[in-house]
Amino acid sequence: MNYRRSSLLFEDAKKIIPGGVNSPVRAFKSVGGTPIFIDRAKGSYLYDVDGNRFIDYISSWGPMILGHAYKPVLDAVKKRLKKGTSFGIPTEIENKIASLAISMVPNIEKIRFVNSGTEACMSAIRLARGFTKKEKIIKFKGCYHGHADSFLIQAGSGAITFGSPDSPGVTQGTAKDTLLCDFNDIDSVIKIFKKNKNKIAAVIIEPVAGNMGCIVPKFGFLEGLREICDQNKTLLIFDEVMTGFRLAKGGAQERLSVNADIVTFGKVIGGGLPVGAFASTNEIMNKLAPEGDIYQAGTLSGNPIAMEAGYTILNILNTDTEIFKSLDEKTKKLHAGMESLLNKSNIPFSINSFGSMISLHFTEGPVVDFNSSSLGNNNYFKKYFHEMLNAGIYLPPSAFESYFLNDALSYQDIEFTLNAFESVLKKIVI
Ligand code: KE4
Repeated sequence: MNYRRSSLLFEDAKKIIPGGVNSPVRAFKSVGGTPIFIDRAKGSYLYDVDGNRFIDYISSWGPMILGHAYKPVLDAVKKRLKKGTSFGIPTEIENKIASLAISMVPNIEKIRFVNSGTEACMSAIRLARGFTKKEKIIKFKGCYHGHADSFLIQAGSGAITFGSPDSPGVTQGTAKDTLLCDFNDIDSVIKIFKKNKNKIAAVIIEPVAGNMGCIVPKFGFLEGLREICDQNKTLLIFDEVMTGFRLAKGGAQERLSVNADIVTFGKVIGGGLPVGAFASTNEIMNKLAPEGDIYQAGTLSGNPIAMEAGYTILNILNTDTEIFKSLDEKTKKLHAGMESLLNKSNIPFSINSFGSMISLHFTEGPVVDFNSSSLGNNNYFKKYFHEMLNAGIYLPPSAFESYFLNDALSYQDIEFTLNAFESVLKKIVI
């Protein structure tokens, strides 16, 4: 593969954009090398500026669930563009997507649209704190809820339950209110609640984690969180930015039959345009300004072009639920194919998948939390990533990410991927 023009563009980009990218994971820091620049995409294929074609397994980190340049979305956006792009005044399309989302997702009666998953999650935390009049929150090591200060917290060395900033610029004052537990470890949650009686406003979790690779909740774990939140009058927030409208039309709540108090969305809900959202019952959502006194706002929130794209996608997912079965089947095919090839090798591995999310870890496993996901052999991962890229397969450029399948992927694409995978495995261990 020739990446000449991408390399030139990346050199230019680094002079004018920090790290040459507008989001760090795109810079290939975790796998080394130079990121490719995309010219266009269609269906399951990406085409870079050097004319290379790649089968896409990140789908823009989730949004492109029906594939790229999906005609119904493009047509809806083109039609809407003629009416103008932004008004800062209510539009009917906001009503339409709001009522559609509410009809699809369990336990929500009102929804507020914002412009990113980060904004959705940070607003959900403020809402929970305002509603419960408590200040602390629990998050889980390895879960990512966007780059708001409250979330960029990792367990300090020794202070295993009190957070310490994971990024400069996050103050100790903020960090002290974020408590950390281990994914799939309900005892770590019980311990924290005992130490912080009546202080915890919310537990926020990715119900199926996708930011330490894909990690599936153990049987009873989410149910345990539901119970402990009820006992302590703490709100359970499902961060469904990844899982929402991907695992099922009702997301993880529907798929896993566990009810959250507040749900956040991003990615798919915007159909490829910048949209986030958070939703809950009338009782909780009515505390938000201008109805209530918990403030949250945004110039481009509910942007009609983005609403149009999101509404189009949600409509299709709402009416054609075969799509979720198709995505699941394709993911199972990829999982089984990779597993059988790896079983013939002497490479330590663990593959996690759920719905149309999947990740490969170069460690024996089981990979059930951040610590076990950190045991993966990153040298193997780097080689795997670049060999697959050179074979025309675009995977997430980090072992701490999930793949996101899109329904434009054909079984031929998956066969092609598995054939490439077979030859790549032979090169990894050398
Ligand atoms: P955004 O602000 O990036 O729209 O959403 C933040 C967010 C919130 N919650 C979950 C569960 C998420 O996965 C994300 C963002 N996901 C990453 C991928 N791991 C986006 C890719 C990126 O940061 O460039």
